[in-house]
Amino acid sequence: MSQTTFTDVRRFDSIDSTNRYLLDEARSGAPEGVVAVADHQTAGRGRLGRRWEAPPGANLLLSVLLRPALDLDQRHLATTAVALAAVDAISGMVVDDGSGSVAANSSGSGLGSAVTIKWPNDLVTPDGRKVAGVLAEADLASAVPSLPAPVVVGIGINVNWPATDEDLPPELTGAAASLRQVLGAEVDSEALLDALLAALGPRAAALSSVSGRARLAQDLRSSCTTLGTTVRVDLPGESFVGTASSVTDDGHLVVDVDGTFRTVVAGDVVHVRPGA
Ligand code: BT5
Repeated sequence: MSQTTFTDVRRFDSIDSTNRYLLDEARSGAPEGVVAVADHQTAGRGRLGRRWEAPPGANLLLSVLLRPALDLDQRHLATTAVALAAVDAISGMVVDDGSGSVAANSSGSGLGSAVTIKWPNDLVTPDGRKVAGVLAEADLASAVPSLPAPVVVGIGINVNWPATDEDLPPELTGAAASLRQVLGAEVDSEALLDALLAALGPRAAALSSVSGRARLAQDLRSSCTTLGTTVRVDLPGESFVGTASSVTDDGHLVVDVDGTFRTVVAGDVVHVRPGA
């Protein structure tokens, strides 16, 4: 199967949003594989009109343009592919005890359990703090007839910010953390970016085949700490609590609500701790 290489990397000192930039590029017919990386975003976006916060120069802020052969209801797997590529890259990082710095190295001893996926779009520490968020956006109106429809997937990874919890604004205190905090040393962002883009080649290619999608869903199940936990699912106009019981082959979350299985395609999921 042919694989896209993510080597057309466009860098910005400052931009409103790397997702916005690539959605515009997609409208003009840009191919799969274009990457936008920013030192700073003035209007970094999360889902549902939320903001993504990061001070200049400390973290990875990037988006990739994908044109996978996916049905509409399989779109969540684009988020999954990028989240798994980030987990792959982070898992390959090795701590250099001598210098106190951390390098990304796919042959190194893994730090695989340092970061896991919280469905639908977060990478979290073992104590549930958010280290990264993924935002997939599609603009069906912009489809260029000769090309598969675009999906732009952005990821913000807290690499070296916050250095300590005191760096965080009050609304993120206790809810956000950085790789630097998890690993106990400064992290080489460029090496992490290289590792992520290398991991993305096979992850993105997997989106366009039945067996590839099944593998993505299986790897999501293995990396997803949401499974088996009690969750509250917040949908527009409705909330319910249940046990996250499985992930479908399309990447959707199945929640057992008193014996009735509900499939959640998109929505906010809160991990409910016992007694919370
Ligand atoms: C996300 O949304 O987590 C998706 C974030 C995607 C950001 C990337 S950066 C590159 C690309 N270009 C863009 O414009 N966006 C993408 P959501 O699940 O809605 O979470 C947003 C919420 O996360 C906010 O409302 C805050 O509560 C929290 N948050 C904001 N900044 C954070 C940070 N640096 N670390 C942890 N949590 C943060």
